[in-house]
Amino acid sequence: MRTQVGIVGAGPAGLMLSHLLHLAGIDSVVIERRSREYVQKRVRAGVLEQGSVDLLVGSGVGERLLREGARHEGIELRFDGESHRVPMTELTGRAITVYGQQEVIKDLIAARLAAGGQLLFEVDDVVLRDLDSEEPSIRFRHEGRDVELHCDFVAGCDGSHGVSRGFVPDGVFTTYEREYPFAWLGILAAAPPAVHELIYANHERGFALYSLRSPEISRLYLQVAADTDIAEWPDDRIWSELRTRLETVPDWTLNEGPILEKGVTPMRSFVVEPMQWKRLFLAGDAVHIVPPTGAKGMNLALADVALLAKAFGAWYDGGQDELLATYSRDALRRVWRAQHFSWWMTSMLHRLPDQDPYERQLQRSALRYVTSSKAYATSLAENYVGLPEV
Ligand code: FAS
Ligand code: PHB
Repeated sequence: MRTQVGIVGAGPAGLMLSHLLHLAGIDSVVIERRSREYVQKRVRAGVLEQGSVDLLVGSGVGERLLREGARHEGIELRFDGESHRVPMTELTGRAITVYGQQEVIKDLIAARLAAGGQLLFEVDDVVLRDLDSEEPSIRFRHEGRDVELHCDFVAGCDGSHGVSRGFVPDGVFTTYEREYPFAWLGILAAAPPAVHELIYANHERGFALYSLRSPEISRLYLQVAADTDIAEWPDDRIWSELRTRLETVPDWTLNEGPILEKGVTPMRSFVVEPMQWKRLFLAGDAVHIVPPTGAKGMNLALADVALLAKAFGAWYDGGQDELLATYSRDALRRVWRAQHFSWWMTSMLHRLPDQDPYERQLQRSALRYVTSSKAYATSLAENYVGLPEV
């Protein structure tokens, strides 16, 4: 097989890259380890920055998003028995849209298949070869056959457990990492959300987040111990803890309902530099991970590939390789901004059982300041709704 750009991974990064390349008249093939059903069902992120919405709508895959997504103009911070709204749109002129990552995946897969795109699901034994030549290739097994896909470039969009990075020689990458001593227990519940906007709660027993997916479906999270076994959290224990941490203001209760899905997500910050080696270009979770407190993961993945697609377009258009040469530098500027913001939100909102009292006072001060100072609230808001091109 031959194509111009071989893409490993059919998550938001890989699928959006393939879609943008198609719009630029550039061929690609996406190979994915999981089945189409699996990737379309996988419940993950829920918040799209203004820039991500503009990218999806501007590239012709935003029609259902505009119809079914929920535009939000603020978030609430809840602590010490108080609740404070951060009026993000009033402060920045931009908004977020709540629309499940799996819906973005469905829209991108539908668009690629309608355009005759090549998406190969359930591939195995992916091996990247000759990345330091002008004819790199991807070998894999698909439907019982060994396949060799020859390409000009390989895009490693295979997420935090991907293989792409492993084909780069030792010594090329610098890795930055921070593990957090807690995780998030997330649920999807058939319960009408008791909120119009997201509530982030800092409670002495730990963080909680009230989000949503539709007028019928709620998405909620609890900070739990890093090594939590989901079996320790039967439904009634989850609801009881969510009530404790969220029902801290008068005349307000959350809505419970059947839990449709639950899981534990570890929390870590992770960056690999550079995001490119020879003819391999890396994007999304394959090269950076953020704790989901800032709702940046999926948005960063989309921002990476918007840059990368432009760079490939310039190369195929007239052989200009400046944008390919500066891709990593330019993408990392946004990555580190999102890393800092995600770490800042996580540090301000999560509690450790043995939290240092001085730390606790710092948190209180930050929460009070961000809910009373227009300047500080604007800083939170512009990072949350997404900075324009940095
Ligand atoms: P992805 O991980 O989405 O996609 C990579 C794809 O590559 C996957 O489909 C995988 O199957 C495939 N792949 C891996 N190895 C392969 C191989 N060897 N061959 C072929 N294919 C291979 N972000 C938020 O903003 N908010 C959240 O609430 C949130 N919750 C999350 C919960 C979980 C459990 C996880 C894991 C992540 C969560 N994230 C969240 C982050 C998430 O949304 C990512 O940022 C986003 O999926 C990144 O997109 P991609 O880079 O495309 O990686
Ligand atoms: C979600 O709705 O899944 C969500 C929202 C905000 C976050 C993380 C996850 O910070």
